[in-house]
Amino acid sequence: MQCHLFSEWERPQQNISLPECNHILVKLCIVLLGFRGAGKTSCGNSLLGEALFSLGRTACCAWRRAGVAGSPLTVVDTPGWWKGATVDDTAELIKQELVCSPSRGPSPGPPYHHAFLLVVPSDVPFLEEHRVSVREHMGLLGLDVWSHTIVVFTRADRRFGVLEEYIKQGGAALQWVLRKCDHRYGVLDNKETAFGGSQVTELLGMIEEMLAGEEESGIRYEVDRGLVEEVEGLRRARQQGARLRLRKVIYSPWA
Ligand SMILES: Nc1nc2c(ncn2[C@@H]2O[C@H](COP(=O)(O)OP(=O)(O)O)[C@@H](O)[C@H]2O)c(=O)[nH]1
Ligand SMILES: [Mg+2]
Repeated sequence: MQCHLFSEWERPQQNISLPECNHILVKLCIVLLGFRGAGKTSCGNSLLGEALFSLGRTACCAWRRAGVAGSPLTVVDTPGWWKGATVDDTAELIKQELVCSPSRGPSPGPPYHHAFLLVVPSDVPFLEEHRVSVREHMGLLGLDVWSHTIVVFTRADRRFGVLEEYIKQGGAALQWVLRKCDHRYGVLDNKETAFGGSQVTELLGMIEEMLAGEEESGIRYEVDRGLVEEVEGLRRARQQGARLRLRKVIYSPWA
């Protein structure tokens, strides 16, 4: 699969006039995290109000922008890890994409505030092995990631009973995750909300609140530039190697 790498600052894909927007959302980059099939890509589309991300397996990070609530909103979709996988089980390429995900928005863009959405489906139990998996994979983004994360529950339409019941039943494993996120959580029914709606507005409000705290304290989520450059260097070397191998195959007299 081809990585969608953008090097230029792009205008939002919907018709939004940038100078009119001085909202915190303009400087916001939302990064979607979670295991495969959790609903990350669907959440991205629900947030942006349009099917801008294509569903299906995501091997590399991809970003999209659209006008939401009067502001251009940037969302980065990431490849997920296998449900319950440890970080050692996860392929190097996926880990590298996760490490680089906060810097995979449009560039050069505004100095971004980052908000991470940890997507958790609410129609299946959240077990201890899922907690360990989440802890290890989130750890790739540094300790500060937790203070910039909101848990987003999907698939509420496929669950009986209220969300609070699900959270209670999730027991210690889910409570641990929620505690790490200062009990910030929201819901996106990607089938029901399907683009926009009050759940999106609520979630954006929650993000704004989280970032307002950040403005007051002056503590932002900082991308580890050194680490990202190292990983991007490895990626470039790998691509170069692949190109050379391909050239050899094409021009080989035995091919
Ligand atoms: N019923 C229901 N299905 C959902 C919801 N969110 C995502 N899905 C479905 O779950 C599957 C995986 O979603 P996807 O967004 O590709 O997950 P990702 O692998 O985390 O990006 C797809 O078939 C989606 O249509 C939801 O809120 N409700
Ligand atoms: Mg996906």
